Amino acid sequence: MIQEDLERIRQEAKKKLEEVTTPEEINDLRVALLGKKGQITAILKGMKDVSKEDRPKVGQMVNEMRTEIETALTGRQEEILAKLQEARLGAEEIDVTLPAKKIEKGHLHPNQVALREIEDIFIGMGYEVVDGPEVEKDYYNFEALNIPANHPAKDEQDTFYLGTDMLLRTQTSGVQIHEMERGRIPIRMIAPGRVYRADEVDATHSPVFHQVEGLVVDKGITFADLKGTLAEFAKGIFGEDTKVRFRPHHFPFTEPSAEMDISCFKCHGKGCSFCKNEGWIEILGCGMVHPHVLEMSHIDPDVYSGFAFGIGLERIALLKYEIDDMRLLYENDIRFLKQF
Ligand code: 2NM
Repeated sequence: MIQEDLERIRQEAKKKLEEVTTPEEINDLRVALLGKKGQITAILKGMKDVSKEDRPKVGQMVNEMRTEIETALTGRQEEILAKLQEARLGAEEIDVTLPAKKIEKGHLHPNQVALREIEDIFIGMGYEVVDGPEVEKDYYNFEALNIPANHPAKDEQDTFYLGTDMLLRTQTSGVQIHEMERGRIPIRMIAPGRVYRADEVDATHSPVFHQVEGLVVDKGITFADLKGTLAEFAKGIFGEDTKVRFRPHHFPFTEPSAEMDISCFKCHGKGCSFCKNEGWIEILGCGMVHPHVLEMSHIDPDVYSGFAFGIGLERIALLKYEIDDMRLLYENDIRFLKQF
């Protein structure tokens, strides 16, 4: 009777073992056979009805059967796990011979390329690159530059005020004033940086742009030094055959003042659409530092003199790369920026 039951269980277990394919199913089968309410357990419980003399023999049979089933279950489980593992490894296979994903390399913004070139030229002439605050006192942005309250230049350089005395700098000249106040002469410096103006955005204006201002103060500095220095700068940026010319101008902080043009690098001065038939392109403002500006920063204008200049960084970048709209520099369209 028990023998028949055992044989039936063995046959059923054998069949089911072949059917199971997952660790969960194997576990269910293990419970169904060997669990508390399992078939083998039920048979063990039925042992009490077996006669005393048959009990050892039947007991041995049941135990052997249990061991056999346990071994079969474990064997099948290992088989299933191995198959799963193999499938997973297959799915995760990496073809190391495939070409690598291209690493997108960043690059410098055209403004930054232009700035580095400018810095290299002036560093080569012994200049220091000096940094300063973008939030400035009215004094350093205007007053110390000979632009007193109610001066019309203050209207042209309208800016963003933070309270009554603090503002966003309209030029980096404040950095030069701070340097003059330190009183370490000679001074040979450039002050690159972000500046602000209350201007509407168009092809040539932006409320935030960048300047590189320069300042030299020493004994015996003349307009000839200014011309030689800025001609050298122009050649460095626009090519060795670049010519310069100076047109009289007015700035409150320099006297005399001038604007510098370069010969058009497209037509070499003949006149073309790029230079609007002028043959010349305006590039920067400059002049001899006004004696009153030196005086206000505690430098004796009877002993020292100096020249200064202001370059619009965007203007240089636009010209260099022949970009016709300043807004393109700020829109951060990677398709545009990629080209430089
Ligand atoms: C310009 C043009 C001419 C300038 C003057 C000074 C300072 F601090 F020395 F007075 N810094 N920068 C200057 C001179 C700036 O920008 C068009």
